[in-house]
Amino acid sequence: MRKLRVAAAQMGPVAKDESRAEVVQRLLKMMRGAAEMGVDLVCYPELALTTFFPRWCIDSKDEFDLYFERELPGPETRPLFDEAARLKIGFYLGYAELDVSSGEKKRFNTTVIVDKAGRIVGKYRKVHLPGHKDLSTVGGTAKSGHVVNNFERRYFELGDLGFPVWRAMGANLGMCICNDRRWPETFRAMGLRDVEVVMCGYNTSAVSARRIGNRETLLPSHIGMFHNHLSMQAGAYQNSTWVVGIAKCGREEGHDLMGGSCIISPQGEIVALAHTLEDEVIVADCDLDECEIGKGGMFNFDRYRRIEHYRIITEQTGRTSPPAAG
Ligand code: CDT
Repeated sequence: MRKLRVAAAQMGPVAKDESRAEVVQRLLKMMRGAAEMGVDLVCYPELALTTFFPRWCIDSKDEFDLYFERELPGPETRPLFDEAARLKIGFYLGYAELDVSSGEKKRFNTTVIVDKAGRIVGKYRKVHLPGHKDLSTVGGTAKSGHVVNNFERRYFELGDLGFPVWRAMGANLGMCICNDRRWPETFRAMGLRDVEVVMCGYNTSAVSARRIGNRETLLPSHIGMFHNHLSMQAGAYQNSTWVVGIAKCGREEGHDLMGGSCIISPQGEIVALAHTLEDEVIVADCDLDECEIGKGGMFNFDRYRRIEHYRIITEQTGRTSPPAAG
């Protein structure tokens, strides 16, 4: 048995005026709790260091740049890296990245894997950016501050690093972020690289709406959580991998975010599930050898995957991925 003890460190709401130092203290508290339970790898949510600012359509770059990290670790986040090295625990963290390395400002919705020595070993930039660039494509109710607002396309560039898989902490580790989990290609891209643990932090509204034309109606309240788990459980099963889903949840700046953080086995079963809408650590012993049941059997890609037929289907339907629209 190749065991990796994994924790999902769910976060309750982060207020707009909560400082980075305060948030880092919350993350440290959960990291220490996880370390006491012998955890190897603790996973935090998407954009864990701030409130979920993409719910707002902010005009001023000076204002929204305050939510971004220019460096990681920076002065305020350094304690996380130092404590991870001291406790010999790895972590996965979501943050808003401001990259100025090319001479121009580029902004990404990013996650990193940090190993037990406190070193960044992998970086991922979100590919499936949901929502809108500005108010022009938003429906009527959303204009007046609807709960499901999302303006990620305003702030972030498309992730440009693909879906790599890293060998760290004795496992094949992969990352995705929130909306990525709804797309089977996300998990398959990593499944094809023999991923054994996929980490997915999210900020997802607890309210689901459906829009037909200009008319927007609310969906039954259970459906959002059903889709949350359905997507990750299917990704786990069809790619024979552990999946860790980590929520930022509760009532944040008047908006309700869903919880439901979970750890899912390669059989697609939830083996640990958060039961609050607050900071909460859940733990599971992930036997990486369990991935072999699917990888060497039902989902032995080399033996059973019908890639030639998928090419024919693409040709017949003419459907390829269009460039990202506004
Ligand atoms: N953060 C994030 O990706 N949220 C999306 C909801 C977007 S609603 C327009 C999600 O898939 O949960």
